[in-house]
Amino acid sequence: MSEDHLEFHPAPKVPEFRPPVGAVDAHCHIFGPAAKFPFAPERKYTPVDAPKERLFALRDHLGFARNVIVQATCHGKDNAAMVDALLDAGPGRARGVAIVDMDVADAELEALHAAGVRGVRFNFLKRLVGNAPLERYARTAERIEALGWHVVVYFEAHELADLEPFLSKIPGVLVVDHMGRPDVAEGVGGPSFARVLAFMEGRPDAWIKVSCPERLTVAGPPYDDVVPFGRTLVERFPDRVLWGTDWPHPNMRSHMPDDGALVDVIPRIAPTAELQRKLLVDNPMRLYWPGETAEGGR
Ligand code: 0GY
Repeated sequence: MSEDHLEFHPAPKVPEFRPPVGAVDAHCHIFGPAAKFPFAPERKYTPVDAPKERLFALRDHLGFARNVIVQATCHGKDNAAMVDALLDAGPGRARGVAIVDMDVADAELEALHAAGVRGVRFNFLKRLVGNAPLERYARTAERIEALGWHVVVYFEAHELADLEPFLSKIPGVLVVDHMGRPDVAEGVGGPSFARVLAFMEGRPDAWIKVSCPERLTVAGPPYDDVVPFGRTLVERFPDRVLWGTDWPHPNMRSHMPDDGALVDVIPRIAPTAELQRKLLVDNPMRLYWPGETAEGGR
C-alpha cells in the first residue's frame, strides 16, 4: 500500500489471449521514480513509483509491441517522466499524451512533439483536478491544433451533457477515456451509456477507449458486467476504438487488477480476429503512427 492506494500487481499472469503482432497498449502511465521525477505539488493523490522499466517489461510480458503513455494528474504539467520513457522505449515503440496549459511555450510543444507526444489530455474528474475554466482548455486546444495533435478527454458520463457544448467547439479528433465512464449499475441500456453512444454517433471524429473494466465494474473480476459495454462500443464503432491496460491503475482501492486478466477481456469485447486487429493494431497505428507499419515496432 502506498500513501493513497494499492500497488500494481507484482506478477501478472501470462494472458491466454495472445494479441496480434504489433498490438498497442494505448492507455498506460509512468509514475516517477519520485526521487528523479517529483510529483506535482498540486496533485490529489500520490501513486507508487511505476518507472519505465516496469512498463516496458509488462509490454513484453503481455505480448504488446507499443505503448501510448498518458500523462496523469499526479505529475501535472511536468511531462518529464513520460518524455523520458518515450525516448527510452525503443524506436517507434511509444507515443505520448501530455498535459499542457494554454500558456505553454512553443519550444516546449515542439520538444514534446519531437519526443513522440501526439495529444493533450483534459481531465474533468473533480476528484482529480480543480475546476479550471473551460476557456483555458479551449485555448490549449487551439495551441496544439497546428501540431496535428488530438485532444483526449476524461469525464464521467453524467457530466457529458454539461460538457457537450464545450466539446463541440474542439476541432478535430477527440478521444474519450474509459468508455466515457458510464454507470455500469444501470446496465448497457441505461441512460448514461445511451448518452455516450449518442455522443459517438453524433461526432464521427470521436474515438473511445474500451478500457478500465476494473474501474467501472460493480461485480468485480472477471468484469462480466462491463463486457457488454465494451462489446457494444467495439461492434458499433470498430474503426474508432482503442484499448489500454491503464497500468499502474492509480487510485484503485477496491482491488488491483491482474493485467494478464485484463488482456483476457479483449476477446470478450472484440470477438473476431478482425475486430481485435482493428482495436489493437490498425486504429492506434492510424492515430499515433500514421503512415507506419505495425511490424516495424516488433
Ligand atoms: C487513469 C484514471 C485515473 C487517474 C488519472 O490523470 C489521472 O490522475 O487519469 C482515475 O483516478 O480514474 O486513467 O489513470
